Amino acid sequence: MNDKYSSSTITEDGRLLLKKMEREGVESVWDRFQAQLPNCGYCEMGLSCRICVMGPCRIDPFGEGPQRGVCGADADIMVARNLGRMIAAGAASHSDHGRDLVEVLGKVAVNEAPGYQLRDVEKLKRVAAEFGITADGKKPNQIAAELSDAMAEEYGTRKKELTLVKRAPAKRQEIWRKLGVAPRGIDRETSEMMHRTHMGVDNDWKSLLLHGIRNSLSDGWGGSMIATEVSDILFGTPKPGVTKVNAGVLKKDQVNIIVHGHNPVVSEMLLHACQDPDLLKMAKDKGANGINLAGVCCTGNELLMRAGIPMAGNHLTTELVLATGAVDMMVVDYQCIMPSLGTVAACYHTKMVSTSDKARFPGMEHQEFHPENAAAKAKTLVKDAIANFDRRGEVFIPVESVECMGGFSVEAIVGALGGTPKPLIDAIAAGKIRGAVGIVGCNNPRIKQDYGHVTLTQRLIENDILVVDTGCASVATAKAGFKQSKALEKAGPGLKEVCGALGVPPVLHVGSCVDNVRILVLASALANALGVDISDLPIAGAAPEWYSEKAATIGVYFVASGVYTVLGPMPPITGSMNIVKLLTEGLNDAVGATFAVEADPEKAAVLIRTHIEGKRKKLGLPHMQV
Ligand code: SF4
Ligand code: MSK
Repeated sequence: MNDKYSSSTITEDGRLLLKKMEREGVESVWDRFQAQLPNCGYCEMGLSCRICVMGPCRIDPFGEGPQRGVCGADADIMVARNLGRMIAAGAASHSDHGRDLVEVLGKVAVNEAPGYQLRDVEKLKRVAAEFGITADGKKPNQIAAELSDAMAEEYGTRKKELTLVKRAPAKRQEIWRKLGVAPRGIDRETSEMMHRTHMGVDNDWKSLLLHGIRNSLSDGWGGSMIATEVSDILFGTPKPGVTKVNAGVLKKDQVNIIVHGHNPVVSEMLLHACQDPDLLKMAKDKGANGINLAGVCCTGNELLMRAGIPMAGNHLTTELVLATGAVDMMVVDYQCIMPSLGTVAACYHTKMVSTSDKARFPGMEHQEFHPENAAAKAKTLVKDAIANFDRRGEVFIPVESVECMGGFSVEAIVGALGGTPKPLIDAIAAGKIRGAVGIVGCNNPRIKQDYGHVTLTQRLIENDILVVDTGCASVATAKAGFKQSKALEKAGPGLKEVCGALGVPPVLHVGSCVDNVRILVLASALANALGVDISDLPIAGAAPEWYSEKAATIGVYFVASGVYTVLGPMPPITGSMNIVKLLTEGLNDAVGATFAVEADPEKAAVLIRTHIEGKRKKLGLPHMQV
């Protein structure tokens, strides 16, 4: 098939729903993408600036027009400032999400968050100990109160370094200290980036980029890490479980509610409400055979990981699922929620509800959730969704759902290995597993939906490389069937043998986009067990279809943590060859890892395999020519 639908997405549900939207005259993200072409070349290269109102300014990359902005900023300064602000926005988003969870933890501690509980008290104690909080004789609530306070302080701390930096291997911490990039307060680094990039502050592109590294680390080893740890404490540390993915998870005969966004605080309460016997009876009285809660994007991933809730799709599926006509309500929190969704929903019967005080959208009813009222509010929303069930028009659920295994927290992975990372290290040393790659990030209409994730994953696992994935990448590979035992047939013989013996698929779902920190923790555990740094390991990262500022920040903290990372889409930096060279070569001397940019996942796979074999050689392990 070679029509416009198959050039937009590799998924069958996507193609069929996109076709339906077009037939019905409903505009999609792909239509709007086409309408924007050709993109502004200055912006694509990072050579436009609107930081102040002496501008906006732009620099001519061909050397014929202006070479400086009104203030005198050259191409290097302009690109570095733009990139710095991108990193700051990404760090702010993930870390503010972490702060919201810390506040819920504090409310739970003083019994002001009815319905929420401390689900993993052992983890609460473990994490509290890292913050210097002893558990002796204290009730869990008291520990939670102290931990919530200690974590809140990390945001504006007066300490020298963030607490969780200590989780990194000692050699890595030393590198950061020597470079002067060990992160201090979480908010401080983001705030300082905004300060440095104001006109007339930091006008040394190298110094700006160094602070970009520190800013990204304040997220990866700070705000995002706090988000993941507190989510585990409040909602349970994920354990492997089986569920279903793609638009086929929607049920024709049930009330369908979809949760979208990133923060599990609202969706957790909706999950409880969907199991409420009175509400189930109400649904039955309306003629529905139950209430089906499903997710999209990372709120979906949070529920999939912990409760096995089915997943309807990833970023570019969020408009498409509405076109099924089967979604009675979509409840959103924040991040990655396209402002178009209310308009699309208005073409069907879907009721759209926003829930966060900091995220409102056109065409959505706003029902603000706070820890104090969340349980009651969730019930009201479920009632509203039930009431919407008989307003449905035509329902089109295009495909059967696909089975997928999720729930691979670091604790679950180490548990599956028998309580120690040693079996994984032995398998890597013996060459049965050549290495491991974290595939992360979004969908982006610049790339055929899921093509980058799925192609790269296939090429890696068939070459005995274990894949761990998060965010929308993890949904892409789940839809393609990589997260079931049958997928071992697609893996190379060594990976097949090891994963087969452990009863896990060759591609492990480690969570949402804040959960990329689980990859850092796992890499640290492997490095510490071997007595080396993260940059010595035969591992890599990839973001084949990234679009968001958060993904840019993740990429920078991966590289700064020593993980070679291959990006699909090019970031807006090509206006400065100095910066391109620093990010793709120079960083090796500073942090032992670099970025590469390769839009073709076949070629990206070769880059990654070459890198992994190079690291194996340096470690004295059997290696091969790629
Ligand atoms: Fe122009 Fe400088 Fe103002 Fe940017 S900061 S808009 S380059 S004058
Ligand atoms: S939801 S940041 S599109 S992964 Fe986390 Fe997906 Fe990327 Fe959003």
